[in-house]
Amino acid sequence: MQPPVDLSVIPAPASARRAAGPGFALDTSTRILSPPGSPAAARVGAYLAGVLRRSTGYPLPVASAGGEGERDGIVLETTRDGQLGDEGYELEVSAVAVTLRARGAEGLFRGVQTLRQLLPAKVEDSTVQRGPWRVPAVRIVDRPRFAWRGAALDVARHFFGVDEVERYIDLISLYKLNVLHLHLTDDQGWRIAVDGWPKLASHGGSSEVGGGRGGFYSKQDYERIVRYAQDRYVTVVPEVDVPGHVNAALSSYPELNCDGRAPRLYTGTSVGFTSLCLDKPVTYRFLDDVIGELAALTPGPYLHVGGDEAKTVPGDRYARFIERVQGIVRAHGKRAIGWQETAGASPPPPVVQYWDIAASADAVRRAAQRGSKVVLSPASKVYLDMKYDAGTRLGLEWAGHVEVRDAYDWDPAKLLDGMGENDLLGVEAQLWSETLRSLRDMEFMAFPRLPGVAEVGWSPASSRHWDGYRRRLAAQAPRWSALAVHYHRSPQIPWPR
Ligand code: TNX
Repeated sequence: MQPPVDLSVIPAPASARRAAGPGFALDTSTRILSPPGSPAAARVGAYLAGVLRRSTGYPLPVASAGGEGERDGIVLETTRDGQLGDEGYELEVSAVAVTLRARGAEGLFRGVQTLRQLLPAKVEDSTVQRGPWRVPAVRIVDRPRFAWRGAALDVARHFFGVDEVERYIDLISLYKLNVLHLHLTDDQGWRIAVDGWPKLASHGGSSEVGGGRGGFYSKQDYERIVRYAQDRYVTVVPEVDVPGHVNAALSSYPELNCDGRAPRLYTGTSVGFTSLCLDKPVTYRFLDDVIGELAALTPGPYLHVGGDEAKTVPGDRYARFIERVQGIVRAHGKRAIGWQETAGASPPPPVVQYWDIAASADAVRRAAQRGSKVVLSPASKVYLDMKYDAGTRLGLEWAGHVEVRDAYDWDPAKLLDGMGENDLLGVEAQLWSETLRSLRDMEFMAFPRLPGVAEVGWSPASSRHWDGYRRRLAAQAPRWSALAVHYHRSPQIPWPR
């Protein structure tokens, strides 16, 4: 069922109905009530208050709900309803209350994102605006289709600082994405401090595409990102890309090279020309140290080992290497995820990420038959670094042009023959940064395509239709203006003027 267009919520809820009555109006006396005994739910209440106070100017105190009768205002409740899962929620709006129910804080957080979108767009403004602040009378019951709804950010080709990453986390969480995949290392730069190998960051982090200064995250920086994401129920999945894409590491430590000679830093955009030296024991000490330190910084269960485009490594040796790396990840208590090239290892990683539309998906299918779960990132649909059309100033074109409709109008369960709903963990949108140098550039490529991928991952196929979607997307534009998001005015969308 298509949600009523005037609700304009993205991603479309699994079920949404208008209810009778005028809805709920926030005013100076509105309180936010959180369920007693749940500090995590109280934090969600405080987060909501933080969003609403800026634009409404109302005090919006957050209090713990007491006895009966205290059911007016914005009421957060926990419920045992197993149907909702961890991320599902129910939202009911009447004249006296906005009631949001979920199993726990995570579901409440997702529901809060819906509530934001039910309020007027100016609610996203950073300065006090005039009301009224009305929420339409609705009843929504919602939960995600897929568990993994990711956004990947390439901080290696161009470096992005903690503040910029936090801003991206804010924007992805508004659309209920729950994974931030950080591509931390590549030929052009190494972006995470590793105590045992300090030159990775100090030397390997000092370059980027085009010759800029680069940069890296100290452990404190990285912990800040992880905590900021956690507070928004986003899991950070760090990627150290091996055995290829490693020039920055090779340049930092001569001993990682088979000939013992360190190459110079690289600032171009070619791929596939570097590899770790697979014969040297030091390579595996290096991997154990790096993966160990990264695992210690990672509260989530996954660690991405890359594995793409290792074009100089023969297939059988590559497979043995991927098997060995998986063992290292396991030894540090994490589950490995690898790009689709890793699917041929035996066993394949627990999670395989599909991206290369030109390559055969046979190995991915076989991996799924052996129990791997698949994250779909088909380049022709969700590579947000592809140009929208021939006139787009930024971006690449190797997977074609990706317009807003391309990113939205596809069904994950129908993408690959023989791979259905149960083989899939979810979907992920990629933002590679060869051509992106600033937050402004990132936003321009992510918006408006990213919300479409978020809806592909969250909403049931039956709630999704391009025609309604393009109108709901158009209605997001004033929100982006209020949030100062730089977006592309695709001709496919009936933007308000
Ligand atoms: C392919 S996707 C790559 C990246 C590039 C990207 C550019 C993948 C696993 N590898 O190294 O940045 O294309 O679109």
